[in-house]
Amino acid sequence: MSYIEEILDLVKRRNPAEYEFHQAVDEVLQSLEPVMEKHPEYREARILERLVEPERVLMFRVPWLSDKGDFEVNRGFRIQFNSAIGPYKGGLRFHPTVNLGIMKFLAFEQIFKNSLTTLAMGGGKGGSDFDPKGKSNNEVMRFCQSFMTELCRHIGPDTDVPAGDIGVGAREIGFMYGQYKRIMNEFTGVLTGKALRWGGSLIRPEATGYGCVYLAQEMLKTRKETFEGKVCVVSGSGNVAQYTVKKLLELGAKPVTLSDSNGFVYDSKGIDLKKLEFAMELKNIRRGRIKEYADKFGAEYHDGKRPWSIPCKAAFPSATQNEIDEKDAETLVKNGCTVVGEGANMPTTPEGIDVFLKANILYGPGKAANAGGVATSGLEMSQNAMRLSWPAEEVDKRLKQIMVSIHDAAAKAAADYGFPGNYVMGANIAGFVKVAEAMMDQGHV
Ligand code: NDP
Ligand code: 2IT
Repeated sequence: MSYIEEILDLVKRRNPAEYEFHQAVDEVLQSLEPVMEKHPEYREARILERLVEPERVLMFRVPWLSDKGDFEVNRGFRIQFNSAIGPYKGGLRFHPTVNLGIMKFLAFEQIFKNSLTTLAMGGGKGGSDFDPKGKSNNEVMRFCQSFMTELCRHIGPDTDVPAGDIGVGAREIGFMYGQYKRIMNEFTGVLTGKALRWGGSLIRPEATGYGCVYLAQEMLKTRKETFEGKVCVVSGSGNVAQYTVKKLLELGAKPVTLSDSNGFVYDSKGIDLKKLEFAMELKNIRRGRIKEYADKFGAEYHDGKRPWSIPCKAAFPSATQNEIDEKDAETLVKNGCTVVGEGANMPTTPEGIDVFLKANILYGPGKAANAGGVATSGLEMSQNAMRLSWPAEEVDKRLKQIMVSIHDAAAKAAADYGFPGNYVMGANIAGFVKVAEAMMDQGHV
C-alpha cells in the first residue's frame, strides 16, 4: 500500500459512512503524490495525517418553534478544519440532506480553495439539515436565531467568519447577524454576504458566478477562444447560477438552461436579461419552482432531469455535489462541450472527472472555479476591518485579478509537476503547498 493509500484507508476507517468526505479527500490526496515525493519533510512532519483531521468539529441541537406552535429540532454544524493561513472561513448550508460527511467534505475543499484566493483565510464550513423550503419568514427567522444562539460563542471576526451557501442567502445572513449582534454586543465583520446597508460588499452577491465565468474565460484564452456565440448549459437557479448567466450574457454567450431540484428548463432561444430577471424574482422573492419559467416563456421543461443532455460548448454545474456522473460527462463531451466551470462544490463524480481529463477539455474544478465567492468575502472582511467600502468597479477588478491569479497558479503547478492543462492537479497542488508550508512553519499543532 502506498503512503497516500494508507492515509485514505485511515480516513475511511476513522470516518465511517462519510462518503462525500472520503471522495473529496481521495481526489486531493491522489493529486499530492508527486508533491509528497518531492517533499519528504512533509511526510516526516505528518502533514497529511494532520490535514485530514479537522481542528474542531462542532455539532449542536437547534430547537425552534413552528408557526403552529410545534416544537421542532434540527442539527447544527460548524467544521473548523484548518487555520494554518488565516481564520476559518466558509459558508453555511441549510438543506435537508446536510450531514456530518457533507459538512466535512465542504470544509476540506474550502481549505485549498481559500488558499488559492491569495487571501489569508483558513478552511471551515457549517450548516444544518433545516429545510427552508415551505417555511414562513418568521419560521426561518426563529430557526436562524436559535442556530446563532449556539454558534455565536464559537465564531468571531478573527476566529471564524461564516457566509452563505445553499439555502442561506441575504435573508438568513441578516437574521443570523442580528442575533449575533444582540448576544455579543458588537458590530463586527463576523459574517460575510451581509446587505450593503450594514457592512456588505458590492459584488459579493455576483462574485461566485462572475468569478466562475472569469476563470473559464482564462482557460479559453489558452486556446485563443472567447465566449462570443457559445451555447452554455447551466444547472441550478440560485445565487451562483443566476450570476453565471448574467456574466455569460455580458460576454456574448448564449445560456440555454436553468434547473432546480425538480427539473430543468431548456430555452432554445436563449435566456436573455429580461428572462433572467424573471427567474431571479421567481427564485429569490417568490421562492417558486423553475417550471414557471417554462410556462411563462414557452420553453421546454424536463421534469426530474438534469440539463447535461442539451448540446453545448460550455457547461456550468451550479447546483450541488455529484450532479454530473460518468454518463453525463460522456454525453457532454460527445455533444461538443469543451469547457466546464464548476460553480458548485464537487459537482462531478470521480468517474466524470476522468472522462473530462481524458477528453482533454478545459475542466475548471470547483476549488478554482467557484473561489470568487469566498475571495470576495475576503474582500468584504478587509473593508469591514477598515470600516470603508470600495466601489463596485474596485471590487470587481480585484475579483478578476484573483481569478486570473488562481488560473495561473493552477496552470503553473500542473505544468511544473508534469501535468500541463490538468487544472485538478494544479489547483490541488497549488492550494496545498501554501497550507503545508504554513503548517511546517507553525510547528506540530
Ligand atoms: P442556492 O440555494 O442559491 O441555489 C441552489 C440551487 O441548486 C437551487 O436552484 C436548488 O434548487 C439547486 N439544488 C440544491 N440542492 C440540490 C439538489 N440536491 N439537487 C438538485 N438541485 C439542487 O445556492 P448557491 O447558488 O449559493 O449554491 C449552489 C452551489 O454553489 C452549491 O454547490 C454551493 O456549495 C456552491 N457555491 C456557492 C457559493 C456562494 O457564494 N453562494 C460559493 C462557492 C460555491 P431548489 O431551489 O429546488 O432547492
Ligand atoms: O463554498 C463556498 O466557497 C461558499 N459557499 C462561500 C464561502 C464564503 O465564505 O463566502
